Amino acid sequence: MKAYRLEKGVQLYRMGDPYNTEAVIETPMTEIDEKEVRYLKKALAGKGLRFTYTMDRDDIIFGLGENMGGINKRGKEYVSFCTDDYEHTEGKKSLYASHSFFIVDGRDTFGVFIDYPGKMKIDAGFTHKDTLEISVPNGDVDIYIIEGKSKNDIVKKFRRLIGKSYVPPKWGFGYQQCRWSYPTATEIEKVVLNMRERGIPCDTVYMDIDYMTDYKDFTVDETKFPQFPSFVEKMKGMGIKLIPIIDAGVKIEDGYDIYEEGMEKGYFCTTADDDTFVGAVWPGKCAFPDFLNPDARKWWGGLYKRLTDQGIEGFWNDMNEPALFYTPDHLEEVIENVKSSQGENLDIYSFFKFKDMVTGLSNREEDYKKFWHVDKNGQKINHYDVHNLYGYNMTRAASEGFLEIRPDKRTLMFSRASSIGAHRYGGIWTGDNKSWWSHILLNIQMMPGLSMCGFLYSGGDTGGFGDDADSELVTRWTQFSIFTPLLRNHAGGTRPQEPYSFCGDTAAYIKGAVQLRYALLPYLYSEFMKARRDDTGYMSPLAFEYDDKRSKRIEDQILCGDSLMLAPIYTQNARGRYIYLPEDMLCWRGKSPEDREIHMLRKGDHYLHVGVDEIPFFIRRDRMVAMGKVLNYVGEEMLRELNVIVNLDKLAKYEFYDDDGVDTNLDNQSILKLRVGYRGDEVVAKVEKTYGETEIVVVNFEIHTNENQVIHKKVYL
Ligand code: MIG
Repeated sequence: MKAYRLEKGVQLYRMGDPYNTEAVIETPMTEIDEKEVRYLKKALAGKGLRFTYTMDRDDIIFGLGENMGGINKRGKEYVSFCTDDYEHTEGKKSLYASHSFFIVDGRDTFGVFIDYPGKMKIDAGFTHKDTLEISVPNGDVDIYIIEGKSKNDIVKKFRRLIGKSYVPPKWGFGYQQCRWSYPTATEIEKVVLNMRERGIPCDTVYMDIDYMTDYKDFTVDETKFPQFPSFVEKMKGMGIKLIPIIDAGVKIEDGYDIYEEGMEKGYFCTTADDDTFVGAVWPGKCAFPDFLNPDARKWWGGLYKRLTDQGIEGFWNDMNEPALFYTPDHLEEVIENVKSSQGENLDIYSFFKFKDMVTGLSNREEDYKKFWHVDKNGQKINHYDVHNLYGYNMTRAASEGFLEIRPDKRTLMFSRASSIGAHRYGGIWTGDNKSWWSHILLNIQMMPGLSMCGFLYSGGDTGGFGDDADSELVTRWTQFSIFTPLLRNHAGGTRPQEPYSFCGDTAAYIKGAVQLRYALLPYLYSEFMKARRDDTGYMSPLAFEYDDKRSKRIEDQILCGDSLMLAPIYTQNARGRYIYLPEDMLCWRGKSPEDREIHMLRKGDHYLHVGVDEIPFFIRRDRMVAMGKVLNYVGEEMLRELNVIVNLDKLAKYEFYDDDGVDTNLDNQSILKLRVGYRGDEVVAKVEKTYGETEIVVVNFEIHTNENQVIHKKVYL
């Protein structure tokens, strides 16, 4: 083992010869004389290594990004292995991502990042309640231990290690409507008209797999989308961007130029004998681009131009764990076995084996062991050993492509599979959740962990992807998602789930929520961009700001940016909920930006009545929230007037960030410093322009004092 220091409090312990995942950006490091990993006890475990830490009874574990297991991850076991699994039930140990960064908070407080590209286990007190155990199957791994003044400070140091998060276009913060599928231009146009007629704001509509010709990547079926570029233009005229899906598997078909070019140049993953590896997804047999090969990545990135040339400005990358329905050779084996089982008496011993064989065709580890990459060093490496890097490098390929194709404008990009490092290239959505109440809570609990791992631009399928949603569930889910950077309603194979597909009342409730999203955009965008700039959380556990015993263990309230606390409703037929306030907060409750009521709530426990059409959120002490106007789509009008609601105790300060939302160059940003405080008994409000130009001409302050007074002030710029 070798030990290095990267910055104060950040130590790297290098065992053996680990694979360079490029999760950590180039950082100067100096070797230090440490013989043991701090906090963790190292032991040999077969061919691999095991690191253990004995937790104090009250230690808490935060982080681990996209995983089940709540905000406090203690008590469960997590397997870091990107998995295409659409049943996110409580016992699941892996979802689509590998996010192996966490903070132990308690007797000792420190962060751990396990930089390892293959399958690995984090047992957070599952096998033994007080033992945290990390197991890696071989002896080559980088372990980072991060110490800091606070949990926020630890996160900041970690994020500095892994580099800045991806920046989406501002319109990526609008409401987005998806379904598997709106298969034709006509269907898409209907969605847009439905939204616009009802005045429900909307910025994008998605194109799921059926837009392609025979599921061939980067093609558009002309019978379904005649004159595609003019349709794209027409939609833009209505304030709508179309977002096509891109799948990882490339259809094997003679005459399909992408397949032929990939074959000719050797850009696909290969078998042990250097043949092209074949796995099946939507189009049947597919070849898989070798995203670990920089040349293949460059080639793949360039392919997005086929769609950007037709006016497309955003994409989502799917099936990049990669998902494998089956491999033809294994399928052959199974068919043989089925045949030979004919006439057999399948009993307690043989039936389940038989059943597992037939139902277990997809995403088999044995299949992941059957293919190889040629990586940046020209080294042939088995996929299984670097499995978690596949989706990450697909997103990277796209993002590096955009840099060439449209360097000046931001491109919307998010992915299903990811691992640490991918946050520099795109966002993620949390995959195929279900229209279950428990999955609203899952969504709430996942968000802080994603922020910690740098995946700021993220969100869940609002309303739930699988199973039929009822109107109240979609309403409540939307009321939470209006605070997540990626706000997308998506479903597949279910009853229609667009806001207007339910009764008129429901459409009106959701409209109110979405309008609130657009009104809150100045705050949400400002917080997002500062979280990126400062390497802080966009969403965080309460424990990151409030260290009291109660706040630390809260699982259903989170912070959103620096000013807000959220306490979403996530249970069926609820007309309110219990909340805990760690300090006096302003409670905003309403149906829409205008139809609302604000009052001061004191520190402590409360029961809050919340109608099905109402959204509550809380403004922290000496904080403020900046709001704008409701628009049909982002950028419909310039932001000229800011409405700022202030919870004033002594002195409230806010840094308001804004930019044009499309430029990749962030120099065109503007920063306003807002201050509200007392001069004697008089309340004074100030706005100072500290950077760049702004279109804002007036700031309207609505100031709520601790004595429940409301004072209005206008400041002209
Ligand atoms: O396994 O493209 O998670 O969002 O609608 C199904 C069809 C493949 C999975 C994605 C989902 C998408 C669906 N895809």
